[in-house]
Amino acid sequence: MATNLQELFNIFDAEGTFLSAAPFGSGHIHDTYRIVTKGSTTPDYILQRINNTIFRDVPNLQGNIELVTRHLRGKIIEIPGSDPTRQCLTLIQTRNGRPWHTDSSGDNWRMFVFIANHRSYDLVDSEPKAFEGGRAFGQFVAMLSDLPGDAVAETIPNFHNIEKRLVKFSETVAADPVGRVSGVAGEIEEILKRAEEMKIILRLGSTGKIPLRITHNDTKFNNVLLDEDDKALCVIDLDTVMPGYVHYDFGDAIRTGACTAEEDTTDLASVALSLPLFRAYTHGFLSETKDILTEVEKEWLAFAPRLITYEQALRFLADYIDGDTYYKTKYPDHNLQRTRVQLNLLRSMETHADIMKDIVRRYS
Ligand code: ADP
Ligand code: GN1
Ligand code: MG
Repeated sequence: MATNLQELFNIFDAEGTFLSAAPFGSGHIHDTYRIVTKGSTTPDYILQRINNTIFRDVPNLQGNIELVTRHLRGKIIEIPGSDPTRQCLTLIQTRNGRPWHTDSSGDNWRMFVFIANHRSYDLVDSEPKAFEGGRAFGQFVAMLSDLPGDAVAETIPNFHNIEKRLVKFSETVAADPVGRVSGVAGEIEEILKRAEEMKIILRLGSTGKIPLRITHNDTKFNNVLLDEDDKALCVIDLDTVMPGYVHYDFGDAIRTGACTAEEDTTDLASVALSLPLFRAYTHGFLSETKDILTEVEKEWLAFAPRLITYEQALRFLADYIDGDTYYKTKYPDHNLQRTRVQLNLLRSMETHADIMKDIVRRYS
């Protein structure tokens, strides 16, 4: 049965009349559509079919988004000259007053106000943009720092738990469900040889040396929207907002926002850490967070991009070995290519470890 996006739109309590709908954006998880309304006085909308293989607990998922957006909106309103409808996601209820809709096939749909005139970057090409992204994600974690840790549900348990991901990885390699393991021995070796050093952030957390915060956990650079002047506008994709360490947010943004090539590039030689972009992002991020972060958190910030780039290499490789069940892919070896990109970026970060530390220190 073809999905009727107009009928779905009409289930939500939105302003305006449906004009058209089309797939939108480059997210890997949900099916995202932009709904354009007639005339220029009503907003457009983002309609999403929630990926419920990945997000199994939709009530908690949507509950988190309601809580977090309410909290952020309350803070943004207090800032002179702010515009909460553009600087914060607005979730639209259904006409029955529910924060999502389940259709007759069991698919779950939700809708947000479309943030008009935004810019979204899969690749960052200037230092001011990196700085603004850093400011936005820094402000996000700072604004949530007064919410109690148990206020939000864990939407994907153990999402950044590298220890658990490594155990699962070894099981997937042993099972070799689609016969791909023999072709990726080199990549598996690259993962396994770094396994111990990657457990440090978890260990600092479990021994109480760094605090558990409420973090975004998916700070890919295209999850922050910039405005028409490329100034920080809005942090989106709030599905994974849950308890985490600040290193996860800093690390993932550097992985995607301070790389010289896109995550999906086919040109491996073009992949490296950009130190100017790293410096600019770090400057922006710490300008918003340096007063709330502890000394130990700051001490390990420069390591965080290595952890998250490593974790992403592991996740893409695990999905490749598993037969491409998690990420949307466009060609047969897509997840393998993505793994190689992450491994190249990781090596480049390893080369620059000392200078990354110096830069973090300078802006702390
Ligand atoms: P995924 O988890 O699949 O990445 P996202 O929630 O990030 O899904 O949405 C996918 C894309 O849709 C985003 O990268 C962005 O381009 C766009 N998008 C999402 N929400 C909005 C919004 N409220 N306004 C404008 N664009 C949005
Ligand atoms: C997914 O949702 P999206 O496309 O912003 C993934 C991230 C990965 C990223 C890699 C819930 O992010 O964790 O880092 O792909 N999100 C989830 O591109 O798994
Ligand atoms: Mg996204």
